[in-house]
Amino acid sequence: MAGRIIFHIDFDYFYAQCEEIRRPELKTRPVAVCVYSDRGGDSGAIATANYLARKYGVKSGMPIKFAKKKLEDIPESVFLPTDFEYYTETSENAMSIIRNHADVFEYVGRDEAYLDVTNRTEQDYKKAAHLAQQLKNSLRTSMKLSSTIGISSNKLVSKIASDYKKPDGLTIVEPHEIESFLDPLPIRSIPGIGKKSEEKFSEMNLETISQLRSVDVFTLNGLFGRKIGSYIYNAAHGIDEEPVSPRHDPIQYSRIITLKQDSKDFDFLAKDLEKLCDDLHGTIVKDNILFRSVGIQFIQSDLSNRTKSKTLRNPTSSLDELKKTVIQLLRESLEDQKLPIRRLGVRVSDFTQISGQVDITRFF
Ligand code: DGT
Ligand code: CA
Ligand code: CA
Repeated sequence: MAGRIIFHIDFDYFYAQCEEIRRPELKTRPVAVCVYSDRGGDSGAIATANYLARKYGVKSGMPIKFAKKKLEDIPESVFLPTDFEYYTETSENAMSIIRNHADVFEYVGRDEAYLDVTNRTEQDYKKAAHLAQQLKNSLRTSMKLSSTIGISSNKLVSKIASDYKKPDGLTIVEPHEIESFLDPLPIRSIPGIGKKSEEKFSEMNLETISQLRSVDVFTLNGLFGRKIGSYIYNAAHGIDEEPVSPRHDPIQYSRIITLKQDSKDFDFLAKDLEKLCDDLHGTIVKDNILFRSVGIQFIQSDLSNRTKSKTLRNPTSSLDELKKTVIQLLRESLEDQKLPIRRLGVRVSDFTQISGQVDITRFF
């Protein structure tokens, strides 16, 4: 596996940034996104906060009450409830841009992914830097989304690199720089090392990765067991052979949008549906799949959900057939549609892979 080039991309203060994207006036104010518990009032925790709020000490996981205390002298600060559907929609749109920049794309979560770009950069870090900048620009121009990318020859170091300078960061660690990059970092920056392990190391007077590297693998195995011990040993040396494995988010083959206004007008809805089909079809072609099932989804004005789907006679990848089926489903659904529709989605499923390396069944 010599000479790979891997990106790790992570969206900055993701939920809070999503809120800023739809309400740009929030950008100059501290914003905290809250998961309210069902006990009511201010019970619950902070999911994330923008960097302005972080300046005042607001952090993910902190009780909402604490965060309010930290911001009590800042009247313009904003506390918002989570809107996962909207964050997922934003994530989906961003991921479909990101996928187009990768040889192999691995979805990790709503706000992060790995990209193997070895082939398209011809193992050249200059080209990789250029590609990463292009990707960041493209997310910014088309979605106003800011992100941070780490680049190196493996997933582990790229992940650490993407955490190194944020927001809006780009950190490149070439193979000969790996050890010197890791040296001064706290042991805690190794993914998977939490407070507990950190304390263990602290008791042994080990604080930095460079100090950790002086510990031999037998000692680590003794402390953590063989599996974790050797992971930590390799991590301290910046070694990681894990391939970027093609993994897509389960909702990859669907698209959903919020309509400009609630509606149950056929022409209005059909126009948006066709656009969704065009967009979705791009992914279908790129991933070389055939689908046999087509569905549409309405989120109605009261936020309730309605879906309708159809199984085709034969697997297909045809855009015409996708559109024809979707329009037919729309027509049928509108016949007894009572509530106006607020959000509109398209989904294909029941896949066959035409050819290629990827086993589609793994994604689901
Ligand atoms: P950053 O540091 O600029 O990447 O900021 P985030 O907010 O993107 O942080 P990250 O990447 O660790 O997490 C991505 C999202 O996951 C974040 O926007 C909200 C959610 N999240 C993170 N930590 C917590 C937590 O402790 N509780 C809850 N409920 N959600 C969290
Ligand atoms: Ca993030
Ligand atoms: Ca993340």
